[in-house]
Amino acid sequence: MSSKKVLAIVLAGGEGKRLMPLTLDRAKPAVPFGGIYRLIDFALSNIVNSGYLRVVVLTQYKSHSLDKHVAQTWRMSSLLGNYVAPVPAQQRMGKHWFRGSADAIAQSLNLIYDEKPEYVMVVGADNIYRMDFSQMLDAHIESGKSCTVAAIRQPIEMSDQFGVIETDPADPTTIKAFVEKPSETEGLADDPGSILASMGNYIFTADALVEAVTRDAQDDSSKHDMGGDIVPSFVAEGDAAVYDFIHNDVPGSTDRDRDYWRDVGTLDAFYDAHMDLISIHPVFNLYNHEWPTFTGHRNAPPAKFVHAGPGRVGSAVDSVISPGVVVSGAQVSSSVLSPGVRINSWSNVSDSVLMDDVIVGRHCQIHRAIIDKGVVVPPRTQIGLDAEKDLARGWVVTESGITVLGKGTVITP
Ligand code: ADQ
Repeated sequence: MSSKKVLAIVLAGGEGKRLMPLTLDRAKPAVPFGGIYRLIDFALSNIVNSGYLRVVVLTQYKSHSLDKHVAQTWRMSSLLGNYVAPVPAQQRMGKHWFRGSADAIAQSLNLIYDEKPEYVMVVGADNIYRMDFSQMLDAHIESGKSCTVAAIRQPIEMSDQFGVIETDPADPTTIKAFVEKPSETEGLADDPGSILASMGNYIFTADALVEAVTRDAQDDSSKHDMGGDIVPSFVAEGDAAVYDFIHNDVPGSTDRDRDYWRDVGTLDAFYDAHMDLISIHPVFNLYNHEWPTFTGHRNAPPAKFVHAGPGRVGSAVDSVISPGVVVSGAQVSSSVLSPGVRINSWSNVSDSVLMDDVIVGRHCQIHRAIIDKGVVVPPRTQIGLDAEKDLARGWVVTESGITVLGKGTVITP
């Protein structure tokens, strides 16, 4: 399949309210992840590794750092007509922001008219996974349907976070019903503890998508949402197929991470996905060179571990450490450190995620915490050891007890 026949649209306008305070001043797809990446790098890497090089990224809320990242990191040679282009809300259909993800596409139809693709791939920007979209496109074409939804099994308790798919037992690739984030639902016949969840990735035959979003734009009762409105409209016509992610086989995957997919929409899920990176046999392997995850690299020196004097061995174990990190006479374990992090003597950082340029002074204890870019932790500070105290200092503590410090947090010694 020629990649010229495919336009990929990445939906990157989500506000990410449940990731606050990490989304205080940036769009959710721009949230740093895994030391050196931003969330959107995973979706874009999948698209590009699949061979699709005409990509638009629809942005909206607080899009500055996202636009900058996409423009700088993902710029492609225009010689072959390839591009990854950030497109802000254009207000072509009235002076309003995107009302929902389907409205974002409706307002950007000019991109489809200009490109004239045969197929449009619509991909969410906030999930961590590897996927070969060309295999999904093959399945889409084979199904003969106008819309194909990628799906994965998830625990039934999470059904209120996903579009839930019901297939026809007589024709298991056809979607019989699709309900967006139901509060109650039934489990699968062969696995009552699970549901078949939409991954928020769709392939449409281009003409059918144009028609559906144009019709939806005129419907005042619609919420203009891809999962809530557009997919159900294809399902109602019997014109939607499911693509089970279990069939997707990405080069270089291991048995352990072949079907890895995480929605990192909440702080706890975001934290857990980081912990998935650091074990000896990680459930998500960043070191798959056959399907690389691309990102922009800042020019930082190598990481350094310093023995700063008696009893002050600088070390890190079971951790992901980025360039530019200096661990001096301090202990780091089970943590992910972004570029430029500095940890000073007699401090201990465990089970934590520290973003770019966080400075940890001497004699600090940091446990089960997420600390956003540039926060300076003064000497003798304790974070994540006592939830009550952390809350009293105005920090966020998640349901599972992770303490989160947003960008710009000032800690008084
Ligand atoms: P959610 O992720 O909750 O569910 P949504 O908030 O619409 O749905 O986000 C989907 C994608 O669209 C994200 O990448 C987001 O950044 C982007 N987006 C949201 N609003 C946008 C807007 N106005 N303009 C541009 N982009 C926007 C979706 C599906 C579910 C599915 C889950 C899987 O609706 O059916 O199960 O994804 O994670």
